[in-house]
Amino acid sequence: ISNDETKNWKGIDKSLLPRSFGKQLFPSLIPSLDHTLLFKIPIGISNIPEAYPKEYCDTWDDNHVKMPCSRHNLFLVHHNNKSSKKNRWDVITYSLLKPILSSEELEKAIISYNPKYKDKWRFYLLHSFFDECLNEEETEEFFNNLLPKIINLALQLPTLVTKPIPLLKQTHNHSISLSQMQIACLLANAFLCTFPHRNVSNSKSEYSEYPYINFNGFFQLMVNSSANHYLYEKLKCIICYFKKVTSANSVLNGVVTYSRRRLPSGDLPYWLQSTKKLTNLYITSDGTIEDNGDGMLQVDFANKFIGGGVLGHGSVQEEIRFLICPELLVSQLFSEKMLHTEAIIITGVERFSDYSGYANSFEWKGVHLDITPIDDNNRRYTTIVAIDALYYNDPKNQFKTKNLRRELHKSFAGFSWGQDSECSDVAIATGNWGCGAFRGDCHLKSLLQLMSAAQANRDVAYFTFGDTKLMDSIHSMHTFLKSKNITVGEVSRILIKYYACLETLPYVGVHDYIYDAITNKAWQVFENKEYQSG
Ligand code: AR6
Repeated sequence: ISNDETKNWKGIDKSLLPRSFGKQLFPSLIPSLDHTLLFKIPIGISNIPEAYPKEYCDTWDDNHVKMPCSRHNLFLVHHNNKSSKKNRWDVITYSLLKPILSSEELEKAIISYNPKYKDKWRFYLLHSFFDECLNEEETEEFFNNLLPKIINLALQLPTLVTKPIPLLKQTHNHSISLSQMQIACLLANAFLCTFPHRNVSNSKSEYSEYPYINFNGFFQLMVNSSANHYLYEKLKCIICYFKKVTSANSVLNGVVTYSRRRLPSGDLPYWLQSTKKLTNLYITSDGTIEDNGDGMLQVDFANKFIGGGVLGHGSVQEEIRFLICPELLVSQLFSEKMLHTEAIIITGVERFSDYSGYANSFEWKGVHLDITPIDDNNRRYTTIVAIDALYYNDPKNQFKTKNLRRELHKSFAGFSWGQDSECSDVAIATGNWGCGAFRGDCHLKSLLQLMSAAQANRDVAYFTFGDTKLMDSIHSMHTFLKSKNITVGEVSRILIKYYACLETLPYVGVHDYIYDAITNKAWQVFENKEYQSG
């Protein structure tokens, strides 16, 4: 057997793929109408970014995150048949500064400023984590040492996050840059469930179109069998993060940018007419997006509510990424549910944990030292592109024209990020997007991603997550399409035909269909009215 047949990668050599290292990351750190910076610029490389403006600026409206420390954050207290309004931040401060030495006391403190939930919340996960998972020494260490630091961090909110945080609303392109310290403070607040109006999510609630941010839902999960022990492992990742960010000798001087991008309707590609040719592909059955996609646009196989089930039962690709890089969680504070032609891009996050396993077998494996280089503005060369695939109950539906177009537009919304920047050619690190929990077909989804990467003029690093057969088949298809000089438009036309054939003919896999169609030149005569509009 030659080396070539046993190697676990195919296509172009990975070292030839363009990366972002040394380039100016997008968007640049310049405040504008589209970019809110919550710290002072310029920041020196060794300095910790300072909050900007100096004084806390209170805003309580529909366009900004409602802050726990706002003077408008009031709640009604009934006492001796009288009701009065109390400032919630005062109660938060008072309750959290009292000694908290057990999970019961922590629950009680959290309930004191969320009194509506007094008889509704029971923090099963939190209690059993300390009772069953950690030993006595570790539990003491948490309550005596770490928790006071988390609380201290949370209570610095009015001095650390002084500028109102805009909500990243649907259809609005906007970026928010925060310092790592500000992010840590916001996450400490989320952990302590202080964000107002963020505890329920029924269809009528104010933030029903936003992900969860307070940890109450997570703390309430139940670990009733060993199959659920991965929930403890999720909590360990969070604790690992807080240990690092509160440790006296860690320098938190980085910056992270959260951006929402919508494809302008005038820029939606006409897929059927696209004359783009496929770009380079590096494909491997080894490694992962986060370990091996350094310096590339790393795809988050997202939920339209970014973060998916990270504060619930989920522990697949997106959730794991959010657990090992908890700074991603802050996106849940302000990102409204994604629409079909939108993506969320997060630049500069640090990785804090290592892990093993997946889903139920997920395990925290200790501290990760992130050695990814940083740019002149202390932003790490790590860019995450969150795009949500569609969930398919019936696998046939993914081949419908409107769904093909939707997934092309969605991935293109992410892949075309920063097209006029120095990073416009940076490769995409992806894999079986939409093909796990969302039940898509790997052959189709890999092709759609190759097509939108080609449309965005970017090469692709594809991780098949251990599947060598899939690596071979995607590589062969890519080589075939390149050798025949096939355009993105031509592949689109063939895919549309495939759906019609699924309805009538005996089952043929999508790859076989494409090989056959191209060999017999069947696509050339095909036109589709619906697709002509995009
Ligand atoms: N690197 C490369 N490939 C991976 C990795 C990784 N780190 N992890 C998993 N895969 P899935 P979806 C492969 O199910 O179908 C979440 O709850 C592996 O082959 O996470 O788009 C979100 O919040 C896996 O089967 O993505 C959404 O609600 C495949 O990628 C929902 O799941 C798909 O991973 C999205 O589901």
